[in-house]
Amino acid sequence: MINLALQKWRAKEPSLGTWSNLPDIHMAEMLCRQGADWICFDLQHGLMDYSDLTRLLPAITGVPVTPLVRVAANQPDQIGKALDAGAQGVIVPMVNNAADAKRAVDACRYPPQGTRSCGPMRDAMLEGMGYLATANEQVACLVMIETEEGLRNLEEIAAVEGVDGLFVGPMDLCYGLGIAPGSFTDPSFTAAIGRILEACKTNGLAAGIFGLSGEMAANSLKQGFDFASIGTDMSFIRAGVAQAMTAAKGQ
Ligand code: 3PY
Ligand code: MG
Repeated sequence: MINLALQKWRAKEPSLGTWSNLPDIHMAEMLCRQGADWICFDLQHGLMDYSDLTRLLPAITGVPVTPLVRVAANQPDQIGKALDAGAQGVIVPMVNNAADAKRAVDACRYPPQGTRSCGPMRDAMLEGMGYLATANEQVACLVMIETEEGLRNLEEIAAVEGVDGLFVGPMDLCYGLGIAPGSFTDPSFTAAIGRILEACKTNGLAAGIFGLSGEMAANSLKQGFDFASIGTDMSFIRAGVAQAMTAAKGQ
């Protein structure tokens, strides 16, 4: 398996992703066919579950877009099942300390580097058992920095071996800082982002952020992030419908 997004992150080339919250295979295809480097299927907040994931991942096979899954929680069984279904990386929410980060890494790596249980399903179907030889090197483990505790323990999280990148959840991070979600110009938020970018640089990690719009993603890349999402299927539909409705009403 070659993880195209991970290759870009390692080469320090910027990349853009898109975010899937709705369990529709055609939507997933559309999201992938507009130039995205990666797509994230969201099992934490998205309106989809594991059986949806098993239909969504095959729908984008052959499209040169790296499939990631945000798991609902930092649970080895959830991480293993997402990878077995064909995800090439996981985004793990609410990582608070080094022990949490190590738990996520362990779940992503086969022994001796980790404790992932051997049972590749779609991976083995697509690649045969050769998958096992490349998985530890090619599966991306991204841990989210989005809580007060995670921010406090940022440097120890970033130093955990096997973490490929930090991924900022900007809305929860605002809660963690005691400011209203969306207060992205608040000095405490910008200071936190500065620390996160620095921790990534120090430890050779990719720095990513959940972008709420294309503009936010572009600004994030300018700020020094390596990768950002540009919006979700729901946000794109909402914006498109609102725009058409406004035009139709002649406003
Ligand atoms: C956040 O902003 O907290 C996220 O996790 C994005 O979904
Ligand atoms: Mg969050």
